[in-house]
Amino acid sequence: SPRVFSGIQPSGNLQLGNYLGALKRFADAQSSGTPTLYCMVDLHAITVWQDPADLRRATRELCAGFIASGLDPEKSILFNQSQVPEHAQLAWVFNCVARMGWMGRMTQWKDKAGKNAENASLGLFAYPALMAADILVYHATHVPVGEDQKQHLELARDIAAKFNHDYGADFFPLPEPVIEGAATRVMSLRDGTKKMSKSDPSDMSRINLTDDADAIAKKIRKAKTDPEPLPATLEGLDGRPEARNLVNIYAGLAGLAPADVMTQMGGKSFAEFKPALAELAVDRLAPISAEMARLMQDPAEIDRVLARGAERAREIAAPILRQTYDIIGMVGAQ
Ligand code: AQP
Repeated sequence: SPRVFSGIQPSGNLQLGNYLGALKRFADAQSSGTPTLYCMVDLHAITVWQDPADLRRATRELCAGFIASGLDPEKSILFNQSQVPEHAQLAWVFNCVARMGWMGRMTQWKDKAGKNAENASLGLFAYPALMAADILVYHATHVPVGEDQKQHLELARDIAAKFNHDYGADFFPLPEPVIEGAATRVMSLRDGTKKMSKSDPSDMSRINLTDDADAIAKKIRKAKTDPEPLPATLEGLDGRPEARNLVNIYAGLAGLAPADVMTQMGGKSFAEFKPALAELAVDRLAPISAEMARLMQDPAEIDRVLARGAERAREIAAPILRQTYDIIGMVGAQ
């Protein structure tokens, strides 16, 4: 039966890409009636060093971001990864199923470890096996993510298939990525060829969900563009990555198809388009940022939400882990 799972790392401020590529779509999935689980993946966050106080704060702030984006802890299971030990337990099994060569081909590993792979953590290399465990420990079938996670999802399918094959068991479903909408890949405001990211050193490159109206307007005003006005059709955006990015952001925020944005905005200069985009962004994001700030005033309540979510998540994960152990021959798993 269908089940939706996705996660976000508590590794810094939530940014617009996380909102349009993930959170907003998580809220859409919640209203589809399919059971949904959404996870603050703190075990993933520590694959690069995190200051402990910052990690604690970012985890609570992420939970506040989920709720402020429309996720209801009564409808969706909202929880923190480290509070459900079955993730790490299944990840170990998957470390033994996945092959070194598969992991070495992951572009995120190559990007993040760069030329200094000798000094990257073993956890950063094994990251996709933990991500596969996050999904498969719930037998989740659908995973809403941004474009950048597509390769990791393919790896999760490979791990599930190899496990099923190696143990002659039709046990893990092959999870489907759900990558749809106008803004599955929001790019940096400073460089239209680089994805918007919470860990980009330049704060001007992204819109944070905690930015106030002035900051949002300023970042959009200063966003890199070219001197031409907007074209009348989508094809006219070819070779203009910055213009395309702003159009996609507009479409994502307005809930329009990019082609409809061109119909409305084609021919306008950036001096006209940017203020309209800024107004739309403030209109959509200011209520989320205000609600996050309100929720953060009561961290104990956030912790209660996470504890309750973890309890509900474990009710699903524990029997699936037990069956996995049984399939692979571990004594005491029956
Ligand atoms: N720029 C983006 N456009 C669309 N979707 C995005 N996502 C992230 N950036 C964009 C989606 O957000 C979800 C959570 O991502 P994550 O925090 O687990 O990891 P990430 O993809 O590595 O996000 P960041 O912001 O780039 O974090 P850092 O800088 O810490 O690595 C995923 O569904 C992702 O696709």
